[in-house]
Amino acid sequence: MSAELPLPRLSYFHARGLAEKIRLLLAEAGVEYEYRDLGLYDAKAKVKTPEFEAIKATGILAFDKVPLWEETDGFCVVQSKAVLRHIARTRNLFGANDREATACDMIIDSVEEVSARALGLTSLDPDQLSEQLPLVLGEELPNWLRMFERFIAKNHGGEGFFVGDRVSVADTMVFGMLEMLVDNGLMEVIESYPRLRAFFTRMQQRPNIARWLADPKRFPPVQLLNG
Ligand SMILES: N[C@@H](CCC(=O)N[C@@H](CS)C(=O)NCC(=O)O)C(=O)O
Repeated sequence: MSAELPLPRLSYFHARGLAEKIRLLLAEAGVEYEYRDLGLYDAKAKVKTPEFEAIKATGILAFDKVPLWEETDGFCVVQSKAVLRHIARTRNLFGANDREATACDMIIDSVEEVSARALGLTSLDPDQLSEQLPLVLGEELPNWLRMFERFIAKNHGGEGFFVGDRVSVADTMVFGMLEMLVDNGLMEVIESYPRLRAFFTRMQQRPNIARWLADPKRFPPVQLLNG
């Protein structure tokens, strides 16, 4: 445990990265928190940033990586998906019962799979990218979107949320994934999936989410296709 804090605190680098799905969830939950900015991340640098190295040196990061989430009583969580689940569970955004929580887990893990594939594109050189893009954009992405469309369609005809009768971490996760696609000029791909398209708009209009989307403190979107 670390010292007591006036507000919960999220620590991460100066980027959306692995923390953005947590920020979206915190926004929907209306949680007030402090953001500790650890500077610009360079994956290849030996010393990531002085701010990161300083936190790491305290031993507070169980696995020497961020994001780190600290509750006001000093309880610490690392591993972005554990942070997500902890926040969702403790702020009533993890479904109404165990089965809904499991459905949320299914969505969390699927969004992670798509995101890992998409983020993998950022480390490709231009030749590799032009080889991979037709496969990703022409086959893999439409296939994933078709399955997300099918998933939401099974819950009240796709007119509400991904899981159950109220908003959950499943919704903020899918919204974050769709937003990443839209930010990279791929709105056209989403247009083919009417329920996902409508879900995206509904989420954009939720007051707490809308406030976060317009917040000048937000970092710029990740550029997937610049390789
Ligand atoms: N599985 C972890 C991965 C965390 C991770 O790789 N964090 C990177 C920043 S995106 C980090 O802290 N890197 C510091 C280092 O490698 O020294 C999670 O989801 O939180």
